[in-house]
Amino acid sequence: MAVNYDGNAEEASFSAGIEISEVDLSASGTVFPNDTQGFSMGLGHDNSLLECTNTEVTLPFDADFAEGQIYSGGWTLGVVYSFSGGQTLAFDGAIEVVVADYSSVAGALSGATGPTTTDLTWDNTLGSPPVEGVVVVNGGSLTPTFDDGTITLQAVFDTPFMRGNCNGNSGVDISDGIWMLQELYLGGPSGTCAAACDANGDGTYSLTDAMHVIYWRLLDGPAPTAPFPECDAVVGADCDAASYCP
Ligand SMILES: [Ca+2]
Ligand SMILES: [Ca+2]
Repeated sequence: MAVNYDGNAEEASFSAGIEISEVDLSASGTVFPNDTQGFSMGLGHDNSLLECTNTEVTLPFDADFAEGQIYSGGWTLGVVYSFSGGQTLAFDGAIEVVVADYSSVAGALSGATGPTTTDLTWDNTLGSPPVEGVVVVNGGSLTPTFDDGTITLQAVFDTPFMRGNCNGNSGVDISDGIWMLQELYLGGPSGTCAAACDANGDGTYSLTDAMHVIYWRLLDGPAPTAPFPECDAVVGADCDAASYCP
C-alpha cells in the first residue's frame, strides 16, 4: 500500500483495513463457506517508525465482545460475535473486519525525501498472555494463512507559487484579476493552483481576490500577501503546477 504524506511536515498517517477470506476448497469435498463465530489476531509494526493510534472493528453487525490492546510495536484484537452463538459470519468473499490507524513517530521521517518502506507483520507474540491469530469455526480454532502488508510512505513536497498569479504566467498584473473574474463568473478556464488565486491569502478563492489584484494594480490597494513577490511553498496549499512560480 502506498501512502503519500506532506514532505515538509515530515509526518505521515494512514489507515490499514484488515480482511479475512476463506479459500474455497469445495472442489475437494470440503464445506464452503464455513460459519465463523469469532477471531483473534495480533499485528506488529516497526515502532521506530510507526505508532498505532486506534483500531476499530468494522464487522457488518455489533459483536457482543470486541476488545483490543495497542502496544508500542503492534496491536491485538479478540472478537466474539455472539455469546449465545446466534450470530455467525461466513467469509465466502473478503470481508474487512478491522481498520487500524497509524501515525509516524515524531522525527522518524525527518529529512526523508524518497520512499520509506515498512512492513505490517502478523505476530503471535503480542500481549500477555500472547494473542494468537485464529478464526473460530464450530467452536474450534483454525490457524489462518497470514498475508503481511507492506506500506510505502512517499514524501510529497508542496509546489512553490506566487500569490496573485492566478493565470500562471510571468507575474501578477491586471490580467490575473480579469482571469479570476472570468473563471469565477463567466465560465472561463480553471487553473491548477487555487492558492495562487487566493491573492489576499484568506484561504478561499473569491471575488475579493480579483478585487485585491485589481485594486493593487490600478488603485492604492495592498500587494498580494506572501508568498509574494518571491515564490514559496505553503504547507497544504492546493497548487499542482510549477508554472505558478514565474
Ligand atoms: Ca499572472
Ligand atoms: Ca481569498
